[in-house]
Amino acid sequence: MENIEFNIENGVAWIRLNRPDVLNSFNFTMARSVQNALDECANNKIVRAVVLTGNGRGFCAGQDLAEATAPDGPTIGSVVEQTYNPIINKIRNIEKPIICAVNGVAAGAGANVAIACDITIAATNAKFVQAFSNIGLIPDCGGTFFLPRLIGLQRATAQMLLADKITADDAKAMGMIYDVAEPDELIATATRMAETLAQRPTRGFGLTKKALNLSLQNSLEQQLEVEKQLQEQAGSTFDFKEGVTAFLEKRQPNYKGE
Ligand code: T3D
Repeated sequence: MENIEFNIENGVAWIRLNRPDVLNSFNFTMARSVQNALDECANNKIVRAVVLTGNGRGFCAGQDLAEATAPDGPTIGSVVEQTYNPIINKIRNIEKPIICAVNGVAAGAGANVAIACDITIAATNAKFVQAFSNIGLIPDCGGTFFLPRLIGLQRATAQMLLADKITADDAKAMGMIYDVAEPDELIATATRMAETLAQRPTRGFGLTKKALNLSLQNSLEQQLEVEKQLQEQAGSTFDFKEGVTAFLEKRQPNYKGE
């Protein structure tokens, strides 16, 4: 897991992007490490919530532009196919909640990885930049899918064409992210949120994510059918029985994530 730090504590897996000298921009190695870390989070039953953040003053400045322009490097299409698309698919499909704690600037792919996570919180001094148009590229990492759905077509288009630097407070006000925290409170806030989630019904969270993912394409009729099927599965989990029993016995539930 080169170029990242990965550890598990109190049921929470922490993925810290770790190329601070270049604002944690993605090279191939770091992208592969993030993919491997997400696979470990998916497969390890101890992990019941994930936090993605960055070391240093930036969260992630997108593609490492020095590597992207290396003479014998892969084509841009194959970089997107092999590095970014798998990361976004893994973030959306892992059946556990992923918090992104944006500790500083999030530009290009960095901005769009951040908003693809389930709950995005940012330090008040963080900025979001759809930087792609500054270098003649189009937004990737699912940005053209998620951003207009989060903030509407006009605002998404303007951000993508103008590459404005959006403050964390403005991002929260327009519904792009969930919350903000003072810079020295960000990690404590993410820890509290993630450790709370890690004590809650993980199987139900996985099924909720599945339903939300499907809602992005389904009609109401299709979605009602999805809810019926997934509720059937949620209703057969240990945690459903435990939640109801605890409620009736007037005690705190002891969820196992199963
Ligand atoms: O293969 C493909 O290309 C396809 C995939 C595309 C996905 C993408 O993400 S395309 C978009 C790529 N990202 C960018 O265009 C952002 C470039 N960076 C910036 O615009 C600015 O650095 C920021 C707005 C993010 C932050 O500005 P600032 O003033 O806070 O920091 P800085 O001084 O510009 O950067 C600090 C250092 O990081 C600096 O190095 P130095 O001078 O200290 O040695 C800078 O060169 C380096 N750095 C920042 N971003 C990147 C980078 N190095 C390589 N790649 C970067 N993306």
